[in-house]
Amino acid sequence: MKIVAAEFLTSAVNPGGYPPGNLPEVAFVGRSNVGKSSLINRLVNRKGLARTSSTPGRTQLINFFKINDQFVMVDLPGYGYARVPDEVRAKWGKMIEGYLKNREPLKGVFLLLDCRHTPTSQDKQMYGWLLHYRLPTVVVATKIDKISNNQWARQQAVIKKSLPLAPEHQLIPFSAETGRGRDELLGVIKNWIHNTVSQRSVEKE
Ligand SMILES: Nc1nc2c(ncn2[C@@H]2O[C@H](COP(=O)(O)OP(=O)(O)OP(=O)(O)O)[C@@H](O)[C@H]2O)c(=O)[nH]1
Ligand SMILES: [Mg+2]
Repeated sequence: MKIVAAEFLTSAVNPGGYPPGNLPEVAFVGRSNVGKSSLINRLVNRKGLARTSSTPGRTQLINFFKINDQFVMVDLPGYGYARVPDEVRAKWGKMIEGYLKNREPLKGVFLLLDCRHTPTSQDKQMYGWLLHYRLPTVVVATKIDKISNNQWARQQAVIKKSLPLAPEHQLIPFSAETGRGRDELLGVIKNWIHNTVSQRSVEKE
């Protein structure tokens, strides 16, 4: 897939703020600072599209980016950031779950994990949650430029065992620095957005 246009659409905290229309959406979730916004920028090859920061907690709203007038990338706030008050953290959790659970145009979710770390209890919880709701999911190991191939071989086994990764799910190494993994992720997105048979049923409460 070739990306020819990318534009910021809107930010939202709740469903009332989500963009109208029914373009398919793909979302990016993961801990604060794992590299969600950097990954989006690398996918579209535009450094400043999504705001990034070396301080965790940069993305505090749900940000929507329209790609090629064809689909929408959704940058979610990171979880697991200790240095915010409990009530703010609870609000972020609700914001993320509210989006993932009820958003009809959502076609698939990338769960980002730092390739160097063992998944945290919140990573495992999020992964279990995605499985439970049967959301098409791909796990991405970010910042792969920071470790050697040997280290990755070992770390890959740690991540698979610890989640534990379901057989139907891929684990793709990615680097926003070098672009490794970019083509694979774009291939996944292409499949998701062209899949007309909806793989999920949105629960209505
Ligand atoms: N070396 C390297 N650094 C990366 C990579 N991806 C992200 N980073 C760095 O990691 C830090 C966090 O990146 P962000 O993209 O802002 O992370 P985020 O997940 O969007 O963070 P929040 O918005 O706080 O949830 C920044 O300093 C990035 O430069 C990567 O692939 N390689
Ligand atoms: Mg961010």
